[in-house]
Formats: sequence, structure tokens, C-alpha cells
Amino acid sequence: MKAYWYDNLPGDQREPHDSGRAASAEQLSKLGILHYHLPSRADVDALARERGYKNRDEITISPATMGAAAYEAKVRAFFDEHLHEDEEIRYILDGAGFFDVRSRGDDWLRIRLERFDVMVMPAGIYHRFTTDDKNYTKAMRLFKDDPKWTPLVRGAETEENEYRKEYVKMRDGAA
Ligand code: KMT
Ligand code: NI
Repeated sequence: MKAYWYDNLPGDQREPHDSGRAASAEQLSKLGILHYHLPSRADVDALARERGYKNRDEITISPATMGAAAYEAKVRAFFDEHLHEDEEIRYILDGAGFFDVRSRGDDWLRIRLERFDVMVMPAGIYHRFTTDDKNYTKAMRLFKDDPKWTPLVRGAETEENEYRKEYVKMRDGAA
């Protein structure tokens, strides 16, 4: 795991976009994000159990598994800023990927996850995802409840979403 401020420069989303300014574990935890490196699947199962997760799936995001056109569409869709109404865990099984999350000041923090990295993202945080320039992420997605897994794209409606409001209250209280 490596975290830094996104450079906001134009160019392919899959490039690192590293501004050179690192983000600390403390900054991430203040946003409600937890991260671990868990090479043992049993540890991931234990984390899921402790946090009350019932569902999981595995996804391989690559042109080889999805087909080139579907892959490009998926990568674009994941990069559309959104939130979920439930906490979610992402466990990278192979390859790597970037999660961008919004800071308190509404800037992008980029989190690079590699094999065996785990991230717990709180409900209501605005985020987006992309593969890197190797175009390959194999990940386990763990979620508590099926319907709440739906991505809600940022807009006037999500600003009024109760999970969003709850998250902002938590985040601003933690500062
Ligand atoms: C999300 O919540 O945006 C995703 O799950 C992206 C794909 S999982 C690596
Ligand atoms: Ni998401």
C-alpha cells in the first residue's frame, strides 16, 4: 500500500498521477479507511467475520478475461466518482490497482493496492477505482448486504443521502 495526493494532471487514469506528496496512515484513518497486508486468506476470513460480512465475490479486471471493449467500459465506470451505502472490503489477490478517495477538502488521495493488500472503506465516502498501466487487477470484493453494494454516482442526490451525511459527520468529528 502506498498513498499520496493525486496530481490532478491530465493523462490516462491508469498512470500513477503521483504528486510527490505522501499521505500518511493517520490521514487515511481520519477518513475512516483501514488497511492491512494479509497474505493469509484465513486472516481475511477472520476480518470479514469480525465485521459481519456475509457476501463476497471475485473479479478479474483485465482485457483477457473481459474482452477489450468490456474492459475499457468497466474501467471507465469504476472511475466514475461514487459512494456505497455500506462499508466495503477490497482484497487484492493479484496485480494492482488504485483507489482514489476524497479528502476533507474534497481533493483526491490516491491509494495504490498490491497483492494481499486489504482496504476497508466506510459507507458514504466518495471514491473511484482504476487498474494501473498493467491493466490487471484480481480482487475479492466483500460486502455486507447485496442491495447496498450498488454504486451511487456523485450528484445532488448523493449529497442528501443519509449514509453520506452520516459519513461526513463521522469524518468531521474525527478531525
Ligand atoms: C469500487 O467499489 O469502486 C470497486 O469495487 C472497484 C472494483 S474492485 C477492485
Ligand atoms: Ni465503489
